[in-house]
Amino acid sequence: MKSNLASAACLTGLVMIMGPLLVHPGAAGSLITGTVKASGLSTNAGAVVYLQQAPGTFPPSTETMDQKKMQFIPHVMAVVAGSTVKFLNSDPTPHNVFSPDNEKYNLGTWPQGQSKDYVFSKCTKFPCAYTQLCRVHPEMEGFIVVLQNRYFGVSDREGKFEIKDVPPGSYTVGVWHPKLKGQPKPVVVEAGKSAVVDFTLAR
Ligand SMILES: [Cu+2]
Repeated sequence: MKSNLASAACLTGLVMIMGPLLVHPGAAGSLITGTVKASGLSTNAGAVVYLQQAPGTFPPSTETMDQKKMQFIPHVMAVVAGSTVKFLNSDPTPHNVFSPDNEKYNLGTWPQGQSKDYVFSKCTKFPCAYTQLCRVHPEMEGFIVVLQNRYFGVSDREGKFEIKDVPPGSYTVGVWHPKLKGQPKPVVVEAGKSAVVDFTLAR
C-alpha cells in the first residue's frame, strides 16, 4: 500500500513534468485568424491565406483530392512543397486529371474506386497554383496551391480562415484566390496572442 502510494505520487509527479511537453508541442505557437471578402462573388470560400515565408523545413504530407458527383473535392487545396496528392475517382463514370499550369501534367483517365498520385515537388517560386481539370467533363475544375510552409488556411463560405500554431515572429501573409487578387499584409505574431488579418479581394 505504501509503495503503491509512493509510486502513484511518483507517477503523478512524472505526468506533471511530462504533461505540458506531451500535450502542447506547439504551445508557443499562436493563431492567425481573419476574414476574406471576395468582392462580387456569391461565396467567400476558397481563398488560401498563407505565410509567404517561414523559417524551418516542412515535411510533405499525403492528401486526397476526390472526384465525386462531378466535382473536385475539396475545390481548393493547399499543400507543402513535395507533398503527394492522391486523385481519387468516386464516381461511376471515368474521370481524367490534368493541369495546364507550371510543369503541366496529365495523369490519364481511370474508373471508380481507383486513384493516381502526383508529387508536387517542382515549385520554385511560391505559391504555385495548379488548375485541376478533367478532359471528360470540361465543367469540372479544382485548384491545388503549393506553398513553402505549413502555415496556411482556406477560407469558408463566410470568408473565415485559421492558421494554427504559428511561431512568434514577423511575417508577410499572402492570399491566393482562383479568380480574385489581394495585397499581401504584414503581421506580427506574439507568443500566446492571436493575430487578426482581413483581406478584401477584387479583380
Ligand atoms: Cu470528369
